[in-house]
Amino acid sequence: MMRRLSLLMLVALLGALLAACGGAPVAQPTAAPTEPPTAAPTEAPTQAPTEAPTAAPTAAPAPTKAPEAASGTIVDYVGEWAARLSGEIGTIKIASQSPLSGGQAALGTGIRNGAELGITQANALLKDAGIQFELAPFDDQAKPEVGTANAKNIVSDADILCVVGHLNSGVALASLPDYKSASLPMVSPANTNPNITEGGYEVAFRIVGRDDVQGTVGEQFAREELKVKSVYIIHDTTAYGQGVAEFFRQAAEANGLEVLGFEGTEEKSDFSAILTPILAANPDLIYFGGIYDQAGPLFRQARDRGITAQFLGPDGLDAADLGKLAGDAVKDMHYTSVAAPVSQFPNAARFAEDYKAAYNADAPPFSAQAYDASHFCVAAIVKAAADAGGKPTRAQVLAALKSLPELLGITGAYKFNGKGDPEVATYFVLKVVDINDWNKNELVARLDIPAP
Ligand code: ABU
Repeated sequence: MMRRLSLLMLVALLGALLAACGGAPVAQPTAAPTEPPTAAPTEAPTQAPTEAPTAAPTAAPAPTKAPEAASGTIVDYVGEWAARLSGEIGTIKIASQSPLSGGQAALGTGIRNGAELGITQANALLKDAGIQFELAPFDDQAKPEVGTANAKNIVSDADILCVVGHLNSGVALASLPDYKSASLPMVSPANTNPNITEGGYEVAFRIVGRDDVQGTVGEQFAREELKVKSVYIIHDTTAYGQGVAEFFRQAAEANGLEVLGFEGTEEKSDFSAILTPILAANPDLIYFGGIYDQAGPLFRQARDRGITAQFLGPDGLDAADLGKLAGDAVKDMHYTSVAAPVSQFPNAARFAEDYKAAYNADAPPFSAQAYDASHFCVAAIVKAAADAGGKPTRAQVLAALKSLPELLGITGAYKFNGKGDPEVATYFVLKVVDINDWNKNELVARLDIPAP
C-alpha cells in the first residue's frame, strides 16, 4: 500500500508539474480577454460538531490525472458574456464572510482581501460594460451565531447577489439556512466539511475538496509515508475539526493504525490536561483536527513537555501564523491541505504580487481561492444578467452558477457537480521547511481526486 501511495503521489505530482509547465493557460487577472472561448459559453468553541461520519472512505480514493486545460479562463468567459449586456445595470454587491478579528483573522482577512482584489480587477475588465461590483465584507468572528446574524443582514440587502465565504465550516453551516431561504448562492474558498454540499442547502458551492477525502489522505500518508504505528487524535470540537478528525480515525481503525486516544478540546492556551495522557500513551503521531491558532500553542507545549510524537493535521493548519505560534515545534512537520501556500500555484504569481502591493503582506493560503470564488460570483452574475437582459435575481444567479462550464481560475480549473462540489479537487501534502516563510513549504504530494 505504501508503494502504491508513493507511486500515485508521484504520478499526480508529475501530472501537476506537466500542467504547470505549459498545459494550462495562464490567467492574467487584469488583462482583457484576448480571445473569446472557442465554445459558446453555454471557530469557534460553540460550534456544534457534525454528526459522526458514517460512510467515509477508509482508503484515500485514487487520484486522477491533473485537470485538463479548461476551454477558457474565467475572465475570457466574463468578457464574452459582458459583450451581450445591454443598458446600464449599475453596481451589484458581493458579500464576504470570514473572521476579520480574533485568532483566525490571518486567514479570514486573506479571504476578504482575495475577494476584494478579484472584484477590483473584474471591475477594470468590465469598466465599459455597464456593470460594476462592490464587496460587502462581514466579520463572522469564526462564530456560528455571528455568521447567522450577518447572514440575516446579508439576505436583507437586495443588492447582494452572491457570497464568498466562509473560512469555518461550522459558521457556513449556521448561515446556509438563511442563504437558502433567500436563494442566495455562496461560493466557498475554504469550507471542507462534507455537509456544506451534502446538507440539502442547494445554494452552496465550493472550489476546494472535502474532509471525507482529506482525512483519509492524511491517514494514508501517516501510515504509508510517515510509517507511524500509533496515533493520538485531538480535535477542536467544531464541525470542521471534529469532522476531519473522525474521518482520520475511521480510516486509521480500518487500516490497523492504532488509535490511542480521541479527545476534543476548546482550550486555547494551557494544554496541560490534554498533554498529560498523551505523554503517558507515547504515540508515534499526534493528529490535530482544527485551526492553527489552537494547534500552535498545543504543538509548542507538547514539545516543551518532552513529547516526541510527529505532528500531522489538515488544512486548518495551513497558515504562516502556525510557525509563529509553534516555533521550531512545527519545523519539518507535514500537513494536508486543500489550499496550499500561494507559491504552489504558477498562475497565481501575478495575484501574489498584486496582493503584496495592495495589502503590504504575503497572500495567505485561501486568499487566492477567495479571488477565484469572487470571480465565480462575477461570472454567474454577468452571465445571468446577459441571459435576463438586465439586473438578475438571486435565483437567476444561482441557476447561472449551476450552469457554468469548467472555468480556469488562478488556483485551478473548476466545474461544479450537481451538489456544488468541484468535479475534481486537489489535495496537497506539504512539509514545513522554514517556520518564518510559509511559501517555502515543500510540496510532498499533490493528488487530484474526483468528488465523492
Ligand atoms: N477547511 C479549512 C477551514 C476550516 C473549515 O472548513 O472549517
